[in-house]
Amino acid sequence: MTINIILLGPPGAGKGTQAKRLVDERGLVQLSTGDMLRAARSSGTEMGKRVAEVMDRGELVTDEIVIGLIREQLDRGGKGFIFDGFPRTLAQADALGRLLEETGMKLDAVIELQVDDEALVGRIVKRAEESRAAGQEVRRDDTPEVFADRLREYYKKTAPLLGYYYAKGDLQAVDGMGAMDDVAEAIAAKLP
Ligand code: B4P
Repeated sequence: MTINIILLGPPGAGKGTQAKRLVDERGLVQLSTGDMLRAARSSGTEMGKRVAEVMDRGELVTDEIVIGLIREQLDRGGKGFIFDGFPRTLAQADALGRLLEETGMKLDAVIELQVDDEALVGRIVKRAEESRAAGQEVRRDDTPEVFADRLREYYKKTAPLLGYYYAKGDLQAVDGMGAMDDVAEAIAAKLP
């Protein structure tokens, strides 16, 4: 059975965490625009440098770049896709709708991970501390200051997608405040 799902939610809600579990458990292909953009920044190309500046300010990268990155991946097929952190704007949502139609795919669910703002910032600070303790590179956008800007971008540009997908009958809200296993179980219960 093929399924295509979107994981939607504020920064730090656990989209990447839950996407990885769905890869392991259901063999879906994870398309994380955050990971793709971090790979672009590490590549040191002109595009990567522009992307890095935008991400470090806590802003969203342009729709054109992000949609292009997703378009390149849609032939990876298999058991279906998890769109992790994409779409993040109404323009991206429209573009995804067109891309799915062109490739004969359909969307099965849009999962909204609900986590309150205070918990989000706590997770981001913890992730930065853990990376530092492990001697790993700390994400430049994982500071309370940049996080505040990321959250503002979320409410301004991404939160309108909740109404967009609700109106289409695709939106499924999941409590993202619990332990990772509990969140995974709640997501599984919403999927076909
Ligand atoms: P992303 O990489 O998508 O990152 P995110 O929103 O910060 O995190 P996510 O929700 O995946 O949280 P995670 O599982 O890691 O975006 C980064 C940046 O890229 C954006 O700000 C933007 O600039 C750019 N970008 C990405 N997509 C874009 C697009 N479509 N358009 C334009 N720009 C785009 O979890 C966070 C932490 O919480 C982890 O440490 C994790 O271990 C912990 N955690 C997870 N679940 C937990 C739980 N249940 N309980 C406790 N801790 C938990």
